Amino acid sequence: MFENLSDRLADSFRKLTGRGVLSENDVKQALREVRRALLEADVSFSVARDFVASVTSKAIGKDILRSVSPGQQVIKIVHDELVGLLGDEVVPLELSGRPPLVYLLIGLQGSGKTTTAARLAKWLARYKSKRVLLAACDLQRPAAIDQLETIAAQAGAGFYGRRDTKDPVQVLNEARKEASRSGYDIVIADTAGRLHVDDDLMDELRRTSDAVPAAETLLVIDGLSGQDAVNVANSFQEQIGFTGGIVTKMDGDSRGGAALSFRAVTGRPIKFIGIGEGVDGLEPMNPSRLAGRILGMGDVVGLVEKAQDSWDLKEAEKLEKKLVSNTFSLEDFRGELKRLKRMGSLNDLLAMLPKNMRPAGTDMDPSQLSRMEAIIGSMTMKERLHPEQINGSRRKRIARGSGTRVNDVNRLLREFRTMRTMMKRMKSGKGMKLPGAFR
Ligand SMILES: Nc1nc2c(ncn2[C@@H]2O[C@H](COP(=O)(O)OP(=O)(O)OP(=O)(O)O)[C@@H](O)[C@H]2O)c(=O)[nH]1
Ligand SMILES: [Mg+2]
Repeated sequence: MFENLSDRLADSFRKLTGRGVLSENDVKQALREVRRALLEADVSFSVARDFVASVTSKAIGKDILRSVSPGQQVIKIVHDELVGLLGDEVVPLELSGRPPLVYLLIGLQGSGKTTTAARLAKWLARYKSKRVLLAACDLQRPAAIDQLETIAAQAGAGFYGRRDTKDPVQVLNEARKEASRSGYDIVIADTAGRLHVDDDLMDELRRTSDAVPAAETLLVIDGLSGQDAVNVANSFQEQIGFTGGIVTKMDGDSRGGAALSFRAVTGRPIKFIGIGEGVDGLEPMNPSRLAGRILGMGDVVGLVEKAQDSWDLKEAEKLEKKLVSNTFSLEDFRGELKRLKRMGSLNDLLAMLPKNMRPAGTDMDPSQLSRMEAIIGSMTMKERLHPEQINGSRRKRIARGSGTRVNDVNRLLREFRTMRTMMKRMKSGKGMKLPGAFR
């Protein structure tokens, strides 16, 4: 997500930081590069221009250029401006009102409406304890109904569809009745898309949104289509109106332009970002966290939230006691490796760390964790508790048992010893630095 933009911005900032004094010209030049980076990310022209103008006026003229670390201050201004561009604050979904609430998903063909309907249902169930019914209001293609039914089952959501009518308003009204009867909190209507904004589509959507009052009308846009998507959004805004946007396909090749321009162009917030192929790929939009990620400052809060799912505070305390009392054994080490692996794909987690804190890739290779686990797994319990007893022939046996080389066993024992030594040092207050995979 935003990889290219991140790299380009980091390049332009490199010239600003680490210097005591900055001239007006230095800043202007760096901001010209920022503007170019935004345009390359397919941010709309007027948005990029206004963005840079606003940063320039804040960075120049005040006392910033003569301050202690002017480069950092300019980056801070860019950061705050980026947060503003993305919408300043998190705008939650409308959840109040008499159930069942109706959410209408609208957007062009292939933008991701059907996928998003299922993702939203799953998200609402998991984080808001809501029961959701998905209503098949795309009656243009018969296959659309089947697609929604399948994906609703994957998301654990209810489904309502009819194969004997062409009237989306009828289906939505019946879905609402069904929802009331069966105690659903929210009905999400998956509507039909078109290749282009055309009168037929707009008429059908207008008829649907006029007939059924929606708590949210969410425009789903394809993050790969850059600023084009935002122009399309304008037509939807003029003709139907919507309460927020969901930008999909922010994984892979998305340059980010659509997500960055959406709010400024339409005046409506992005509420979620869609990533990947599965029904779990939905993240609430959080402007300051996303800005942090774009600027390579990391999404530390996101990281902590992810880690909390697999990290147990009591375990951590127990571990700390063991470390300090120097009874931390290879058996404990193995437990830690297991926990690390449970946290999910390490690379995903690492992407949330600030750039300069990310360790060299090889150190966090997930296969390395598995290898370390296998090595410890081939030791006897006695060896795990007393690693100093592991001599040459034992090392050979352990390597054979774990399908590794003696070198790998040596390396693991070395890292473990280093770690223990550091723990001793930590105990005596001399500070610490974690080795290898734990860095
Ligand atoms: N990589 C990626 N693919 C996605 C994402 N969201 C949807 N897709 C894919 O995009 C394609 C279209 O998604 P749909 O959900 O069917 O889009 P739609 O808006 O319902 O399309 P129509 O019903 O034809 O208007 C599918 O192949 C999805 O798997 C995403 O966040 N990332
Ligand atoms: Mg669809």
